[in-house]
Amino acid sequence: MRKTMTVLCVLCTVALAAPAWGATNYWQAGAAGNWTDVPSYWSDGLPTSDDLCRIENGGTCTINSAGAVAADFYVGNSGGKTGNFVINAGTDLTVSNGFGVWNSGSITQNGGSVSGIYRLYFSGGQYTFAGGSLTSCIVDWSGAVDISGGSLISTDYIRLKSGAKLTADAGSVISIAGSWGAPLWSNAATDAGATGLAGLNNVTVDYGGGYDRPVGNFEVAGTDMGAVMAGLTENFALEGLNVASSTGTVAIKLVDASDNSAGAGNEALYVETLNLYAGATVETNGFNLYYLNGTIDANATVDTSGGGGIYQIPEPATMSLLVLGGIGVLIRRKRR
Ligand SMILES: [Ca+2]
Repeated sequence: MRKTMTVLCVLCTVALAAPAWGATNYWQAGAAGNWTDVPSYWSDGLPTSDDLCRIENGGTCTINSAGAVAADFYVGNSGGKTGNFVINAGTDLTVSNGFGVWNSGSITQNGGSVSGIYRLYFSGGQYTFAGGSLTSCIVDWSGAVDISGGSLISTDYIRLKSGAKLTADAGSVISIAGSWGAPLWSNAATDAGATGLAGLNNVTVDYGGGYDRPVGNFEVAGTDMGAVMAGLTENFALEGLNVASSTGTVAIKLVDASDNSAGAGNEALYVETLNLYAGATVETNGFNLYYLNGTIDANATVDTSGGGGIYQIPEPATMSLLVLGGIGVLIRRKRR
């Protein structure tokens, strides 16, 4: 298990070193073309693994083969410029440093694999994610993302920022495999509605792995309304949160580093389905986590020593029964 951790750490730190970057290689096909069709579609020929690739001429590049490489790869990188990148099934791209979409650019991933990334930027424009896999150490998120399929995987942490927008189909999953430093899920966004992060209501954050790691900080961002259904609507609520470990200890600590929601008082984390598996630890750290359904394993640890707690929201059906039961009691009392 240590081997896995070491390898992933090396992958994260390799990109921190300052390698000798190659040329900035601009996509220059006007309308649309395939990555490998014509070398002159690129200003410096077919990209090599030390090239800084840019699509910002308004054109569309479609990746059409396996084995594509770049040092970093940005769509719409420079101010006001745009471009489009399409990733289809059966292809793969390995990027060793940064990858992402900026300004008014767009990336559409229908399948295939993009991996090796140190930092993934959703920094403007639109990333439409419909299939395949997208794997990065860090995910830096201040632009618009739509998830309708595929596997979005962070091997370190996710950082949601002001301007982050998400639409997602129900059942979407964001996996986080590790937290080498303190942050695991940071969130400085303030819009939990349709123009912001309402899509979180359809996303399960799957935090797991098979090895010990430092405790990861998990931002609470919702208004603390108590254990009520209303807390699950927008309010930065997640469709699911799984904290799991097959062999080691996986721990999260609730933190409130950003003021995400209006109103004074502590913020809270709402989750429709919460699964804390054996080996999982949640430190509530003064904050509340509310969930509707799920499982807290007997060998999971809920540490409320710093205050706060984990509370189950009564099911609407249960509430109705309680209300009906209460009415029944009232009727009986009146009859006496
Ligand atoms: Ca907060």
